[in-house]
Amino acid sequence: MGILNVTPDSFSDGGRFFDPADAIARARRMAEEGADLVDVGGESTRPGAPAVTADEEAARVVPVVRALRAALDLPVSVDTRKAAVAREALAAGADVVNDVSGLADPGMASVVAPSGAGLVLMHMRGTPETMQGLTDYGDVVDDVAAELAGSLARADAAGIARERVVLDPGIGFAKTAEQNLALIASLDRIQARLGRPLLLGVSRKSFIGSLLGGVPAEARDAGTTGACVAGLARGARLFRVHDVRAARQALDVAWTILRNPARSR
Ligand code: HH2
Repeated sequence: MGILNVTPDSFSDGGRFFDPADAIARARRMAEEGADLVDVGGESTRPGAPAVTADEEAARVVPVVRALRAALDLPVSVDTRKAAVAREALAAGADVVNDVSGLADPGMASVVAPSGAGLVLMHMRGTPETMQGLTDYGDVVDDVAAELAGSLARADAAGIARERVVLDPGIGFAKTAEQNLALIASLDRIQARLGRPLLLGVSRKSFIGSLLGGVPAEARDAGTTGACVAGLARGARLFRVHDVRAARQALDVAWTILRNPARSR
């Protein structure tokens, strides 16, 4: 899943793909580099990011979703927490709703249900403005799995078939650096408990910077690739990244090795 942020303020690429023509060129490049899906987001969710109105967010993402569906043969997901934005993006041709709030908006499930679209349910607590004060967990892996089960139950109640749903532990959302590492290391436990494919979004996040002695966001792609490969080995099957070429190559090689039949002998 290649990241296409059409925001002025995303933490690593804000402002770069604000113009729809630039966004299409970027998506085309990600497709050539091996992306299977492009994720369009119009609201930064970095810690402390200010909220954006639904009208403003829709004005950013809807023209890009429409243009992408017309220009490219690649599924498009829309990264939004708002039912109103999801509704417009689905009407413009989005194939997947990537909801980083795990259906916190009470109107979201009933927008997604009749559309037939896929749904990513990510774990977070609070809002981007408040989440980093909400990192008290008993066992972070058990608690995240239990809270994701709550999102899954909301999807079930709205009639969204399980086959349409992918789950995501929400790396960096209401988590400390240590909790992020524990979650990536324990994805297999979450997968075993909830039985749906897992998406992992680690790209350029600050825990990677911390592990590498404070490198800035634009110097975290190799660390990102390492975290993706570790996540693959622990059961993640979808990866949301900025540097598609590096992730695709590393994951294809790692997958081939991890599935080598000689291991079972
Ligand atoms: N992370 C971000 C945004 N959306 N969606 C899913 N499913 N999983 C994630 O981990 C995830 C996500 C944050 O990263 P980014 O888009 O690079 O930055 P910003 O929120 O500043 O736009």
